[in-house]
Amino acid sequence: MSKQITFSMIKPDAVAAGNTGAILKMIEEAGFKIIAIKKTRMTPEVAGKFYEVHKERPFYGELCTYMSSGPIFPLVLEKDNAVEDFRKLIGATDPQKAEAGTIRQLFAKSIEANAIHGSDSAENAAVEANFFFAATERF
Ligand code: 3AN
Repeated sequence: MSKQITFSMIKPDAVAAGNTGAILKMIEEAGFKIIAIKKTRMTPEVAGKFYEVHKERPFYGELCTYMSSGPIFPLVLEKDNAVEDFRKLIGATDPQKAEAGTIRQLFAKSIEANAIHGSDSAENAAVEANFFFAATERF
C-alpha cells in the first residue's frame, strides 16, 4: 500500500499526565512520520463540531466537556496503510479491552479519557486533518 495519512490527537488526560513525549516516541518508533503537530485547546463548541458524528450518542455532552478540559496535541501522521496500522497501535476504545503494548493499554485512564484519538477511515482522516491544519502547516 502507498503512503496514506491519518489524523490523531493526544487527549487532555495524556497531556496532563506528562505522557506526550512517551506517546510521540511510540508513534515514531512504529514508523509514522509526523507531518503536522501543535498544542491547542478546544472550546466545548469546537469539540462539539469535531465530534458532530457522535451527536446522538449518550456520551456526546460529556465527551465535549472532557475534550475541552485541557490542552491537546493534534497530529497528522503519514505511513503506508496509516489508518489501519495506527488503530492497531492505539488499541481498543476501552483500555480494559486494549491489547498489551498498545498506547491506550499503557496510558488511557478510562473509555472516555482514553489518551489518544485515531481516525477510523481515510475519508475521516482527511476531514479531521483539515479541521485543525491548513495545507501550509504540513511538512
Ligand atoms: P474511537 O476513538 O476508538 O474511534 P469512537 O469513535 O467510538 O471511538 O468514540 C469517540 C470517543 O468517544 C472515544 N475516543 C471516547 O473518548 C469516547 N467514547 C466512546 N465510547 C464511549 C462511552 N461508551 N462512554 C464514554 N465515552 C465514550
